[in-house]
Order: sequence, then C-alpha cells, then structure tokens
Amino acid sequence: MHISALQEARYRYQPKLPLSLSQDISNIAVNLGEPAESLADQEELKALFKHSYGKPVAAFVAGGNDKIRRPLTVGVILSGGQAPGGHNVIAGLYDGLMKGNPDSVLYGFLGGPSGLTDNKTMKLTGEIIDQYRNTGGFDIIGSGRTKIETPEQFAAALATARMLKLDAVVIIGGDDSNTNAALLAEYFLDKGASTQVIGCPKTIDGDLKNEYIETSFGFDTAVKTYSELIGNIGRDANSARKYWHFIRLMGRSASHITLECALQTQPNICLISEEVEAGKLSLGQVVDQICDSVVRRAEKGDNFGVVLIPEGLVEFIPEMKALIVELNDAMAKNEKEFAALVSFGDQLAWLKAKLSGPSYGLIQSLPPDIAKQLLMDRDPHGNVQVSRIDTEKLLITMTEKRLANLKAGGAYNGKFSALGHFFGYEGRCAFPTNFDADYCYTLGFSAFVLIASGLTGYLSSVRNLTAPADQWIAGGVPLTMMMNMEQRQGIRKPVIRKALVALDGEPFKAFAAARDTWAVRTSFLFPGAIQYFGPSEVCDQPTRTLQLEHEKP
Ligand code: FBP
Repeated sequence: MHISALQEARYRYQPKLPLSLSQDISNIAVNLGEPAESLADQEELKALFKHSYGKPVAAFVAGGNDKIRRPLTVGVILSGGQAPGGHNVIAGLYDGLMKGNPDSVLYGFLGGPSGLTDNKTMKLTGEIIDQYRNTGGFDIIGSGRTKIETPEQFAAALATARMLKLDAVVIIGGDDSNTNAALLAEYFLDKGASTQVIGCPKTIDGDLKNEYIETSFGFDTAVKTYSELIGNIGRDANSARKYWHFIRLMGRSASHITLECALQTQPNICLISEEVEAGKLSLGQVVDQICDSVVRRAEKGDNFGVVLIPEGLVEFIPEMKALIVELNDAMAKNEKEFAALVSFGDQLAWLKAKLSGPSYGLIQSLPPDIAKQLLMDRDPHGNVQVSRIDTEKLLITMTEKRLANLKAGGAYNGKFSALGHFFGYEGRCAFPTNFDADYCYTLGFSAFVLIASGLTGYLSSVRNLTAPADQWIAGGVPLTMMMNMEQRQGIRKPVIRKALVALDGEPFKAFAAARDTWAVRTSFLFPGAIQYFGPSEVCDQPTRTLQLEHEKP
C-alpha cells in the first residue's frame, strides 16, 4: 500500500496523555462526587432514566483500582459526520484495553449504529489499529447516521451485546448520538444486561460542549483547515483586488466554526446565525449589512472582500425558519404524496395549500435552485440538510440586486463581482492536529478507564485543555446531567442540549469588538497550513475559542 510521507511520519507520533492516565494503570482510581442533576426538567428525566439518572461526576485520581486488569470485551461505534481524530479515540481505547489486559477484545461496529443493531462487526487488532494512528477519517470501521429509536432496534442492540458478550459499547458521536448512548445505557440497565455504554464527544461543529466538555473533538482540526483556505483566499483577494468571496462554512446549526474562522482570519464580514436570530433579522436586513460593507469599501476603491457565512444561517432567519418548519411538517405528514410529485412546478402548486401565506410567498420569491434545495430529502432526524443549500449563492444574488438599486439611486459607485465557496468536507477528514490527536487519544483511553471501573451512561471528559496535555483533567460526566426535554418533531423528548454561540461569551465579544474595523479596512490574517512538527506556538495552540473561553474573568 502506498502512503504519503506525512502519513508515514504521523504513524510515529505518540499522542500525549495527562499525568493521571500515563502512570501505571493499576494506580488509576476513580473518584465519584455528589449525585448530579440534569440541566433542567429533572423530574421528567428522573422518570425516564430510572436506573441511570443522578450519577456523580467521575474524576481519575491516583490510588488503587482492582477492577482495571480484568479482560474486557468492548464494541466501538463511530456515529454521524466524520471528525478528525476519530481513529485516535479508537487507538486510545485499544491501547488502554491492552494495557489493562492483553486478552481484552475490541470489536468495531461497521457503518455506524446500524452495525450494532445488525451485528456487523470486525475485530480490531493492533496491526489494524497501527494503520490508522494519527490519521483523519472514519474509514477504519465507517460511520452512519442511523438512530436507534424503535423498540425493535433497542432489542436488536441488546441481542448483539449478548451474543458478543460485550462488557461495554463505546459510542463516538455528537449530541444526538450521545443522547442515543444515554437511552441505550438506560435500556440495558432496565433489561438487567451488564453491558455498559460510554460516549465520546465528537463533532466538527463544536456544539457539544458545556462545563465538563470544553470542546468536541475534530473542531480544532476542521477550523484550522478552513482558516488556512480562507486566509489563502484573503491573500488572493488582496492581490487581485477584484472579487468579493462569499464563503459558506459547515456547522449544521451553531456558528462556532464560522466564529472561530473569523477570529483566525479577520474577514470583512462574518455572519453569526445566533445573532441574526436574536435580532430577528430578515433576509433583506442580512443583505443590507453585507451591502453596507461593500459600499463603504468601494468608496475607498476596495472592490473586494471576504464574507463568512455559517451553513445553518437559513434556519436562524425567522421567516426562513418558519418556512422550513412548515415544509418539514408538510413533507413528513404527506411523505408518499410529496414523493409522487414529479416536477418542481408540481411541488410548488402542491405547497400552496399546505403553507401559510407568508411562507408560500417566501418560497416563491427565492431563486428556484434554492427553493429546490429546501425541498430535498431530510436527514434521519427530520432536519433539512443545510450543507446542501447554497446560501452563499442566495446572498450573492440578493446582494447584486440590492447594489444595483443603490447604484441606480446614486448611493453606490463600485464594481461588484462575487465568487461563492463552500468549505465543509475539506476539513472533516484532515490529519488531526497535535491537539486533536492528543485529545482524542485521551478521550479513548479515558473511555477504557470508565469501562474498567464499571461505569455506564457516561461521556468521556477531558478538561483544562488550554494547558499542556500532561495537565489535562480526565474523567467522566453522566450523560443525563447534560440533558433537558425538548420538542422534536412535535414530541417532547430527552436530549443533550446543543450549545449555540453565546452572544455574551468571550469569543463572540472579541469578534464583535473588532468587526467594524474589519468591515471597512482590509485586516486579513493568514494562518497558513496546520503544522505537525516545529515550535510549540505554531503546532500545539488550541483554538481562539478555547483560549478566550479560558481567559474569561
Ligand atoms: P455531526 O454533527 O454528525 O458531527 O456532523 C456534522 C456535519 O459535518 C455538519 O457540519 C454538516 O451539516 C453535516 O455533518 C453534513 O452531514 P452529511 O455529509 O451527512 O450530509
């Protein structure tokens, strides 16, 4: 097999562990604190999680652990979108298991959660793991977005766990997948099964975070990959001085990726969905904001610039949100009828009776390509697939129209030529940064300690992440502690709360303090490519988001 020189070199990288985990493992003890409550809706959650609610936070401390050297049989699942570092979670888990007892066995469930329900596995050996250390991607066992939700799926998962005699299942996923992990842990306890369930916080979107989860893995690498590309585009824009670049960035819902990229690259404009929603801005008002910067820069002769757009934006603009909710509802309730409609024209005609007047007016007013994208298949959770909506093109078209009006009225005298970009898949499988390589390995190793210590219904947690890795604090946080009840597709459900960008948080405040300058004056930063070898200030820096959150008073 041919491998790149970087891959060869990265095989030799030994991820760092915190001191609490790098000692002789017989000395890793688990300290359990006070019983923990959920974020909200305590009584409802207590009733739903009879066996697993109220567990304490777990911290790893020096001491004796007589359980840690048992041979264990564990299965691991990669769930949802790829995020750099997933392979290292599995490597950390595997190395922990082998250190505990070389007779332990690790199975990989193939293709995501359906691997568990359909009992599709492969045994992960040291030889296999070694081919994936410090590499991006989820290709070692594949991933998938199946949601385990029906009684039949839960029963099938239990049957697999019993057949393989699993001591534990590790689910590497985002908020939805870890909500699933909590439900599975509860189900196994309810059925008297001894299989434990442990989660690991994954998603490039960075929205699985709270007091105990400082960041989800993959965010660091993804934002640095995108920031390199944005910086390069900024430099090109500044050289050619003739294009406005509209760059849409992945992140299904929250704008963490876009905000971090803005802090790293200092674009002229950066839209933050959460702010748009808080200000109840219409699509027209968002376009006005863009035009304001275009006009002011044109007055200085700068007919170029960079705009960052979070991919989830459309769902945060109140009028668009209302339209999407109505569409989701109409399409879910009349699935077959909708699927039978042949043309876009037929779909629009059908929608006339199903949508409210304002929503029907809005969908008609959108460029047809965008309207068609809003009508595409939903994901397994019933969401619009925002990564397939060309919001950057919508904004370019609307900006062009608005500028033409301004020109006609004499308020604008520049030249506007725009190019659209979408960065998403470019960053999801990059070689993990040193940070993600270390963080993921630690998450996997911690998952092993949680399993070996007999815990279930926990999310592997590593804190103090702006300090050097040996000072990181590893442990586990009960999944129910991060939950509340939310309305999902008309039904009240227990879910892990998604962390959106906090408008009173330090990262947003740092951005808001600088953006007026960036809007007019070219202030681009050029972060360059991720570096794996070299000075620590170049290779090992955490994201600006993490730094600013840690610096908060
Ligand atoms: P996860 O939340 O599962 O980690 O996925 C994140 C993500 O990359 C989003 O940013 C994006 O909207 C979505 O996945 C795209 O997924 P897909 O490629 O399956 O359409």
